[in-house]
Amino acid sequence: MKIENVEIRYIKMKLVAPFKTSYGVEEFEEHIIVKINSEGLTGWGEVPVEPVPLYSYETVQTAWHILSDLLIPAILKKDISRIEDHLGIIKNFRGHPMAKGGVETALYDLFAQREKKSLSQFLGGTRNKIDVGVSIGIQSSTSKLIEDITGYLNKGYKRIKIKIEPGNDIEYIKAVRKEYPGILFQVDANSAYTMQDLPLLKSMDEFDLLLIEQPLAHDDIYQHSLLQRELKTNLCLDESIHSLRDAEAALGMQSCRVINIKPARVSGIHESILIHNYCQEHNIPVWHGGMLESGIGRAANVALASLPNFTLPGDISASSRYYVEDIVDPLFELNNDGTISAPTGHGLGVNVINEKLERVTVRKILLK
Ligand code: OSB
Ligand code: MG
Repeated sequence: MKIENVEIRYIKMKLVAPFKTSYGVEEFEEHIIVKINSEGLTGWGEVPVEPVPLYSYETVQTAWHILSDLLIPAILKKDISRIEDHLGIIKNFRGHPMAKGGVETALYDLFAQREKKSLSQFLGGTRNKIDVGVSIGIQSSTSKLIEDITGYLNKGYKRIKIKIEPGNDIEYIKAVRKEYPGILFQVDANSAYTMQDLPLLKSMDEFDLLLIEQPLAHDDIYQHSLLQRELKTNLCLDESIHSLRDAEAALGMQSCRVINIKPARVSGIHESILIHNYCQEHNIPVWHGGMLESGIGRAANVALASLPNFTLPGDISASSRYYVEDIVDPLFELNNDGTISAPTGHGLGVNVINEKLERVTVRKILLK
């Protein structure tokens, strides 16, 4: 498909409530939206970066630079008919997975539309609704946390994940387990601990956690293997996994027993599927993580999560859990059975509402 022009937009969207993790608090999400026009079709993608390099080294500004100066000029006027064409073009560009992933999603959206398939169908999804949970930021008190969890469980979410950090961990975990002994419950440390915290991390074993996500350094695989052999609880890697090769290292070293897949972190859907398939062959369950995407990124996430080895509930919640006003129609809603339906329209299967997109746009450029 001939790439005619590409628009990128820096958007800023207000969250319904501040989101606090071990590395900071966010009230707004600042992402980049990629829109590719080709042969009468429009493909959309999202780069769910942050303004500050706290989760990853990429920022809105680095992604803007990589997109506008390198990734997009490299595809303009080219004929890109299969994902391999794109992978070939960018193969010597190192790093910047989120920027790459945004372009790739827009290309997949185009390819699926060309074949008149939903993205889920195009990728080989095997279910039309996805089990989902909710990821809850660090709260000011255990009672506020329990109140939030009660609200989400009443809505039907199938699994609760809470963020933890040193000083805000065991007390919160205990409180949740006391109130809700039977729920699927996991924690995410976003790299806030070290092996010095081994006794504390070991004490989490008694709470029947589904998993502990990324307790140690963001770029570590080895130390996690030392930790995993000391724990009964499954470790799950998020930040450390950027590629199939990282997943091979993590499983080879037995650093975790579960992997969180986020296309934005692994340079897109293609690498996500490689990791998904590799984990499936090795009986390692995966689940779909989230980066507080707008409805555009969320649509792609739901489609990917319809693949068979996404057997644990994902961090893919309803639009209303994140944003005061999202930019797509229809919005993502939670079904009564704690699932989110994969869109059935061609491609991403959601309409981007232009006035809403304009309202959240900080700046935009059209490259042609
Ligand atoms: O570590 O999984 C994470 C959001 C932003 C950055 C990192 C993470 C998260 C979440 C939110 O946990 C998941 C979601 O989109 O619901
Ligand atoms: Mg995480």
